[in-house]
Amino acid sequence: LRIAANEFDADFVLFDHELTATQLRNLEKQLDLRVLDRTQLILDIFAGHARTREGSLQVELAQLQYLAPRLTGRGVEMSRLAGGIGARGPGETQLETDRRRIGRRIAKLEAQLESVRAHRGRQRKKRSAVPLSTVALVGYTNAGKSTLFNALTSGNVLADARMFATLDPTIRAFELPSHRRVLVSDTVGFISRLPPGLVRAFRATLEEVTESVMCLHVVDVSSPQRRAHIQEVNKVLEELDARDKPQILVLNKCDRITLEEAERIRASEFAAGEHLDVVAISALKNEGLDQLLVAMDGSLPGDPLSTVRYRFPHTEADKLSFLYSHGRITERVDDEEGVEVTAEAAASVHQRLADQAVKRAQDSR
Ligand SMILES: Nc1nc2c(ncn2[C@@H]2O[C@H](COP(=O)(O)OP(=O)(O)OP(=O)(O)O)[C@@H](O)[C@H]2O)c(=O)[nH]1
Ligand SMILES: [Mg+2]
Repeated sequence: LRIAANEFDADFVLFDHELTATQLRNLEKQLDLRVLDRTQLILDIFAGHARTREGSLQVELAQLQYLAPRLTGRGVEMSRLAGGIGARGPGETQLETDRRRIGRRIAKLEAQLESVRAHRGRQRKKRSAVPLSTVALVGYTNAGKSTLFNALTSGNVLADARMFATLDPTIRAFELPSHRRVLVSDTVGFISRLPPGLVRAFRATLEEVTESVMCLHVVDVSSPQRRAHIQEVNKVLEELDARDKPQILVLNKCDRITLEEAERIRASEFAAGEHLDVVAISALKNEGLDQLLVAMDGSLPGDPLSTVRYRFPHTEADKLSFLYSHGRITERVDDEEGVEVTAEAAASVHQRLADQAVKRAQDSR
């Protein structure tokens, strides 16, 4: 292992399972490199994804609880532990002090968690006062959620959404073809074999899912474990009480398979009936995103879309421009007296233009 680490000029060695304190210590001593195990890595990822105060407290608590017994006093980077505990532990003499500090920090975190939970109802109410619905990107790790998040929001980021981006890089607002605005939220990837102690920390990072109105379930279509991953994700969604939300299955990485194969999988997933809609895309190549946006528009609950035909005399030009900015015009005919258009828009938009309606064409869905 040392030879291999040397050969690759490794910065650290990562084990794909849990290590005991003794194993960790012995390995670090023998390899003279930082050693990480699976749980530590997962915790690091959670730490990067925790958004709410409760989420970060829960993750930090899990980190400390896991790391405390594994402190060796040598090569342990105390700065990695949040809360400004200090720089690198200088040696064995420091060990006991470190342990005591961590013990105090754990007790403090537990107390804080308690009080944060008490205020949670109020926080939630405040968040729901933000007039934008949240669409959560969920999926097994490595499915391409972050890539899709960037593809959906790049070049489509609203000016007033920058506030969200600075507050939290994993949430951004953007506009659907109907001009309705939604927040889209990237989430931490789902992982199987999650160590039992981490389940709570994991859930805490997924509050956004619980509060979303819809989920985009991203799956790597080219993975042989595709089916197992879909089921695993749906199982967690069920545990989060989020399985009843409208869900679009997004078959990502279609560039890795043939068109026929993509169509076959799409048809079979659609037939399975587990998801409201199934869309095939490549987030990397920017393919299929238009269809995905239309599917999102059609599945977004509340203020449903429908198609209406309107007639605007020239005197009502401002109403026509209102429709252009709040709906999707699918047909337009100009004549001497005015304009006739067919538009897909939210019910609330149609309501404001009711006087101009010629006939209600059809419900979109
Ligand atoms: N070929 C191909 N690769 C893709 C596509 N989308 C994402 N990837 C690649 O898949 C890998 C994982 O993508 P991410 O977007 O980080 O996946 P994720 O779901 O956010 O992963 P976690 O955050 O770890 O759960 C990256 O190497 C991407 O470049 C795609 O459409 N086609
Ligand atoms: Mg990601």
